[in-house]
Amino acid sequence: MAADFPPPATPKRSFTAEELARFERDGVVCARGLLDAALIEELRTALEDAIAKLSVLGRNALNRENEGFHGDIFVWKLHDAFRDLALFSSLPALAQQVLGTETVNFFYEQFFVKRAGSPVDTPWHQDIPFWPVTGTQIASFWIPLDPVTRESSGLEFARGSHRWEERFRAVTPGHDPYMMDTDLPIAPDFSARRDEVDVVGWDMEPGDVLLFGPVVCHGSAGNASNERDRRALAFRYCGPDVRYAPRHATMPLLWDHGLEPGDRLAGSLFPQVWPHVIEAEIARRMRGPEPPSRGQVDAFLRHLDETGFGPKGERRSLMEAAAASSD
Ligand SMILES: O=C(O)CCC(=O)C(=O)O
Repeated sequence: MAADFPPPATPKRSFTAEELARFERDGVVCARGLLDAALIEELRTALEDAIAKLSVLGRNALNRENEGFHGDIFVWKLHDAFRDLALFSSLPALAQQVLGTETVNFFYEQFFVKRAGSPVDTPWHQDIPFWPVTGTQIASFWIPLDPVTRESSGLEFARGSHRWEERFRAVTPGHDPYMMDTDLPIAPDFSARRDEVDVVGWDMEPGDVLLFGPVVCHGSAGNASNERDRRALAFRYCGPDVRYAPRHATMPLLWDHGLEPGDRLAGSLFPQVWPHVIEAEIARRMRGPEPPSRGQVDAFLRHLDETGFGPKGERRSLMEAAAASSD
């Protein structure tokens, strides 16, 4: 228990019973006006700071700057505003309401920024094949910071696909090969199959949130608006059935986490946030930004070599940047 740290903030409102029933039935629900304006403003400031100082992975792999796309993950390790939002905002309480578990851990967060006119789409995918985990108790909150329509890259879902048995290859906006499990088939473009699949999406305002689980299929087109950026963040939380399960092509974890296969996600990379934080898990991070671990970055680079990702120069710059930020 961490007496000196604030308890999770109380949400502006909770999910309604109807929203939770929809989430259960459809795999996704759009909750209107869930977050207050002050939180959205904090997220906007934090996001622009994070874009200006991307992590080694964001800078060298996830980002596609010249196509107006910015992406990064585990931003909270480097940026205090993200840390405080992940650990101490009202999101942990909302996650607990969704998961209904006694404890909730922070999984990670990710941003997807498509500047006005960015052609970068998010191919249809399920999230679970991206991740080195098993389990079902994962809640993702997709939080737009700009008004979003289908034209400006609103996220769309195949309603009910959280019940499908089939798993698809994880294809990222950057088509990053090191995350793709080629044993799995590529998901069809469901936006072109609206007569066969129930595709749903929403025009959204800042403050609205999409709640979805780890299996539902989703994707978004490029941002066809010439005026409006589409800045969105996903914060993901998990319950105790989520276990570490490393596989050969998943999202890299560049921080030491000390987990063995089968362990519950917990510790300094996946800290508990509900009912309270645990001092030993967050003490290091509360002292200041935590660069990725040299050993994990090196292992990741070896993996990039094996998968032949990117031109050599790109790999070298990743290595140099990693070395600089780990020292
Ligand atoms: O914002 C997007 O285009 C993609 C979001 C997404 O795939 C996710 O949060 O899981």
